[in-house]
Amino acid sequence: MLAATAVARQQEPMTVAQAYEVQTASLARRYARGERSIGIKMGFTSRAKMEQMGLSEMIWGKLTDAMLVEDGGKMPHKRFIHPRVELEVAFRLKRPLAGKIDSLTAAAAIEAVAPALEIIDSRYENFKCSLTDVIADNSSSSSALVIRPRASASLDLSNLGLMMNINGVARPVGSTAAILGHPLYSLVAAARLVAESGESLAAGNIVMAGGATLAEALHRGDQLTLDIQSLGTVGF
Ligand code: OOG
Ligand code: MG
Repeated sequence: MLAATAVARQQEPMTVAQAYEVQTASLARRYARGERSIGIKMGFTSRAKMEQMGLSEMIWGKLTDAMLVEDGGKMPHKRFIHPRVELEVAFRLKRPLAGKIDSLTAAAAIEAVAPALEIIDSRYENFKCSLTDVIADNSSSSSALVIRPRASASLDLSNLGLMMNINGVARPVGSTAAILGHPLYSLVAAARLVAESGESLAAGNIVMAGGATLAEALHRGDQLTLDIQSLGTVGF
């Protein structure tokens, strides 16, 4: 039986600022239930993702500890509606960041970087939504996150090959260059966008840089690993 079901998209138009207010209010309910903030996820930082969803502005959403699945762990399929998996790079920060920063400042704030998988799962029927709908839905809400625990400290991330293995079949799927030309620019954008909502990134936060390729439908029982050149493998 499905534990979660899709809803029709919003009818009332709202501004981007109002959509982030809805996101903040819905996350406040999760914090009240005891979930802890662990950082943020960026969305639409690659052309493949923008084209797949027909949206071209970068967005962000909030991550909590309840979303984390351990590397090699089991997917919580019960809470999914129509999950899709994304191949990502995750940063952990050692310094706070907010506002307009350059890429050198962003690089200096990184404590570690690791391959990561994000399971997105829109609350809207057929994953169809406007920009403000998706923002209000916590940017398709990281229904699960798998981050390789052994992370690297510093590495040139500009063009590392991505290899995906799904149910035993491996194929090369692109490069970290697909993320805004360099995943570091996603961190630069994250600092700017959170500041526009009056927030900031804290030391210890995780920042997911955004999917490098199109999101793929995930089925119950799928086994998937992502291997990023020089960064290592993560999977479930
Ligand atoms: C929004 C989430 C986008 C990414 O990595 O680009 C995202 C969606 O596609 O429904 O997480
Ligand atoms: Mg994502």
